[in-house]
Amino acid sequence: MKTIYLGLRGDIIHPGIINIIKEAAKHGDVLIGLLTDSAIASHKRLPYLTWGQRLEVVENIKGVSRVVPQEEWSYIPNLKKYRPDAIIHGDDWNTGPLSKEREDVIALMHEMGGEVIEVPYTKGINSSALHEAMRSLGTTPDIRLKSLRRLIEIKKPVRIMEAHSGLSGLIIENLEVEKKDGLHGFDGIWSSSLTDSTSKGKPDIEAVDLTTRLQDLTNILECTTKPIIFDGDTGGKPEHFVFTVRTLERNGISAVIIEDKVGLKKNSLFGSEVTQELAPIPDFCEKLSAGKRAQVTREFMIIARLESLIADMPVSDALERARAYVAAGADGIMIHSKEKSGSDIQDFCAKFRAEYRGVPLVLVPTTYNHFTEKELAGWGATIVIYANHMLRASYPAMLNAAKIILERERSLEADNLCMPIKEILELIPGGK
Ligand code: SPV
Ligand code: MG
Repeated sequence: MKTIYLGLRGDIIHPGIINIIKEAAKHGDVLIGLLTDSAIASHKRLPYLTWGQRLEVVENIKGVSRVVPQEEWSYIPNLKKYRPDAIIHGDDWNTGPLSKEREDVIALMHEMGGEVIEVPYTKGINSSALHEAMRSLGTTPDIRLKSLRRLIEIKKPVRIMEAHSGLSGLIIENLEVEKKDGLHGFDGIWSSSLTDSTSKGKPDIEAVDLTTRLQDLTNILECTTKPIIFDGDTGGKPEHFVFTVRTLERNGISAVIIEDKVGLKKNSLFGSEVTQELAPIPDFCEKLSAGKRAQVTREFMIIARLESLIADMPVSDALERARAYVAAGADGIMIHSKEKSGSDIQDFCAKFRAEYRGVPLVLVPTTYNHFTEKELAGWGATIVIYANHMLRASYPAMLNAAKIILERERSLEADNLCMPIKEILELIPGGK
């Protein structure tokens, strides 16, 4: 009996896929290469179902003989490993981004004495269109909450961008840039206290209460599906923090980051004139533990943010705190600094990673922004947060347009700085 290879995402099963499996079964035993989460995430968004769930579905489809993981986006490594007699594919790969892969597959199968079977694409139905349709339906709090841990498992670093409104959330949700190594997009959203309060015309001093923060976050939740990390400031009193944790979980937020400051919290990036008192280690540990005990889901993450370097304390102080916070149950560590060179952060990362290989480490490279994500991952970063760039980018753009209108006493000259009316009407689905 011949073996026919079929690479599948298997997240949404539709008649087009069943048709290909039926066709494959006519030629021999159907061997499915089920793409792993990381293979998919290199080119598309994370699947809704885990690999194990997708396996359960796919191995029970009539006509499927065996399922193996496909660890790469490309079929080539698995074709070399399993040496099937044929590979089957929809004829949609004749053009578009998969056409180069098609050429490579044809060459390899030819070399191995195998065959490439192409079947006509089932009209009117395909996985990409269904994925788009599902995205427009949104996600569930449960799937969203769990997706951050799944991303941490498969991507280094996980790339997070700040959003402070539905509109900025939509950019993070939808923007993709095609690069040589695949499709690049943001993996998730940072709900920043700085940009949230600034967009409301308030200072970043924990002046916006949780209820108000959540009202705005609801707008982001409604039009996005990606995981959200919530900036929890100091977390307040432990008695209050436990309620915050549950409220965030209920809303499908994946993680909260709380910082070890006491007294009136000021934004960490202020100049050296602002001194901030650090929390006594046992007090902060108690808050972290209280939060961990209170959480309802297994996957929610409480990340401890070290402010030692912001408070001009040495790396050794940050390390001592990191050890205590991890022991108290923190699911990850964030370290912040306003030092431009990044040398203090790099020093901390090396020492922290020597002791803790697997504990997620979050960096916020606002001042040391000349380092690339790859370099930061090389230091040991698990997550990189661009903490304020959507808000900072929008303000000069608005200011400029407003200035031109004032100067010219009409809006014609500002028009090419603004999004066309047609585009803004079409930006939000359902507006027509
Ligand atoms: C925020 O975005 O609110 C943060 C990060 O806490 S920072 O502003 O850099 O302190
Ligand atoms: Mg903040």
